[in-house]
Amino acid sequence: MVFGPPSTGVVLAGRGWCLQGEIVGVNPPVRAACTDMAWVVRFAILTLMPNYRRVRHAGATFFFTVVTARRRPLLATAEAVATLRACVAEVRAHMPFVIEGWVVLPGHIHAIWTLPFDDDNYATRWGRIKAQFTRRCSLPHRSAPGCHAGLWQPRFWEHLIRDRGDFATRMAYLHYNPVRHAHVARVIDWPYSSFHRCVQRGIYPADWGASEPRAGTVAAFGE
Ligand code: NI
Repeated sequence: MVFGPPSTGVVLAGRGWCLQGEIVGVNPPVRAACTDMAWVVRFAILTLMPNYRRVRHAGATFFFTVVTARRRPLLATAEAVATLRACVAEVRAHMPFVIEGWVVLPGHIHAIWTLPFDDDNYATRWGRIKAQFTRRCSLPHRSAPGCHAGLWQPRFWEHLIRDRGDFATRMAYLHYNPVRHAHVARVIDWPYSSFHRCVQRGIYPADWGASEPRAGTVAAFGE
């Protein structure tokens, strides 16, 4: 019942990250009021459901790592992150998807998306987000010859979430990432993360991440 429309996700809105109800599906997308409880139920089902595979038909869930060109810290400012948020919102308005988790680091992004039923076209979505960001941002080198399309590393790293354990592991990896990359000492201190809304909704305790969650090798996450 959760994986067809309606479903809920994390969207970028205003200051900080916001969980917002929405309906995603093959029929015209219809936005609903903010349904925090529905998101909590969704998270619980994603992590507790005994047979995750059977919901794959209703839209697969993917973990992504997207890196800036030469790992430059293009996303290090609040202004840059706000620009990225606007780009994501615009793309989602035309090509909906659920954001399960998201963290923006200075030189890369980790995200977990669930796509609508019968839709696996994440590549176009990421391509548009990257292009929108490049077009909108006012980074000094934007006007340099050949740099217009060069803010991002070509392509991106993706992984199909295979089961509930994989989902939980990758959500933990994503939210712990600012500490892993030594940007902050505590997970809660990093502002550009869906972690805060997860705390508000009781998914994680505020002091979560005192030790690094077991996640396997970095190669399994793209960064
Ligand atoms: Ni990372």
